[in-house]
Parts: sequence; C-alpha cells; structure tokens
Amino acid sequence: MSDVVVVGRANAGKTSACLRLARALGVEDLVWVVERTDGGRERRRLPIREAERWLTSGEPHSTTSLQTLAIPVARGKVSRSVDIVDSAGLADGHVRDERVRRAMGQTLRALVAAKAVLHVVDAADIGRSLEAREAPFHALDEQLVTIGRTKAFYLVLANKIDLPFAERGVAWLRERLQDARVIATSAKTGAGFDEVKRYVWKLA
Ligand SMILES: Nc1nc2c(ncn2[C@@H]2O[C@H](COP(=O)(O)OP(=O)(O)OP(=O)(O)O)[C@@H](O)[C@H]2O)c(=O)[nH]1
Ligand SMILES: [Mg+2]
Repeated sequence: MSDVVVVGRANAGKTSACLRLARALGVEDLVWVVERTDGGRERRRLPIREAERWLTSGEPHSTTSLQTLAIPVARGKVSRSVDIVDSAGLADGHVRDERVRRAMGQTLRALVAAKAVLHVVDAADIGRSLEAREAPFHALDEQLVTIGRTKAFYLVLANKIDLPFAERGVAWLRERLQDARVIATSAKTGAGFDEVKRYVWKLA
C-alpha cells in the first residue's frame, strides 16, 4: 500500500481530480477516511456518482481535512490498494480563518511525509493570467514544484483544460517545468485520466 498525496492551490480541482482518478481505477463505492484537524478520524462511504456533489464546490477551501480514498487495485492474483490523499488547498499570504490555517498545516505535514505527490494546477487560470499579462505562477506553486521534485514520484496535473485559455496555460507549464511530468487533464470531462491512472496504478 502506498500513499499519493494530492496538493495544490485552493480550488484547483484536487477533490474533483481524486474522484476522477477513483472512477478511472474502477471504483463505484467510495470509502474514505477523514482525518480531522482535531485528531479525530471518521470513515465514510458513498456511491461515486454522488461524491462529486457532496465533496467539491466552487468556493475555495471547501476541503478542510485530509481525506484518504482507499482504492483497491487488482494486479494479477494479488489484490493491493493505493491510498489517494486529498488535501486542503493552500493559499498565499495570511489566511484569517483559523480552521483553514490548521487544515493548511495538515496539508504541509502530509506533503513533507509523502513519497508520491500529485500537484494539481488550474491551467485555465494560468492561461487567463497570461492573456491579462499578469504573473502566471505564484510563489506557492513555485515552492510546491521545488518540494515535488525531491519526491520519488511527482506528477503535475494541468487541470481544467475544458475551459478557455487553458491550452495556453498547459503550454506555459510544460515549458516552465521541463523535467517534470505534466499531464493535461479535465476533472470535469475526464480527459487525461487514463494516463494519470497508468502512473498511479504502478504505485499500488
Ligand atoms: N471546468 C472545470 N471545472 C473544474 C475542473 N476541476 C474542478 N472543477 C471545478 O472547480 C471547482 C473546485 O473544484 P474542487 O475539486 O472542489 O477543488 P479543490 O482543489 O478540491 O478545492 P479546495 O478543496 O477548496 O481547495 C468546482 O466547482 C469544480 O466543479 C475541471 O477540470 N474543469
Ligand atoms: Mg477539495
């Protein structure tokens, strides 16, 4: 069993990407363990079709705890599993809400301990910033890339490619992160997740 920690800025699509990945790996009933920041743990179960409605939202900081999805992976006769750890989104600067700050601390601890990291980036947001001649990448993502490169497994998901300007964002990311693996994805349409699945499958 190995852990893949999913990190990124708030609202990049981390939870949606976890659910897409679970679907691509054949999960129908989602079992997930929520590790609250007060140390409590809860185990929950939900059909994958309903999970998106309950777990994702357009508001940033909708995930406020580590949520581990245990995904069974059949490899020949041996049944293994891979744990996908969805984390609370990170943000630059001072965050007023203490609950969100605690959740961000929990994400950073998981990130430091992880051997395998999926970094979700909103490629449409980068494309829009480029169009507006604004800085496309912020210090936070730079730091995540630096940490990610130290890991045994590091994959960047250039997400939201179904949205306008995302193509430009993906091209910019590929140019900028030359030696990192960048996969263009849409957690909305499922594009790119067969490729993500092949990498994650190898980790089981
Ligand atoms: N168009 C489009 N929307 C997406 C995609 N991925 C996620 N979204 C939307 O973006 C919003 C944020 O998605 P989440 O999966 O909750 O993002 P998150 O990174 O987990 O957010 P936090 O937990 O708040 O940090 C939701 O409204 C999703 O429906 C995508 O590939 N394309
Ligand atoms: Mg989330």
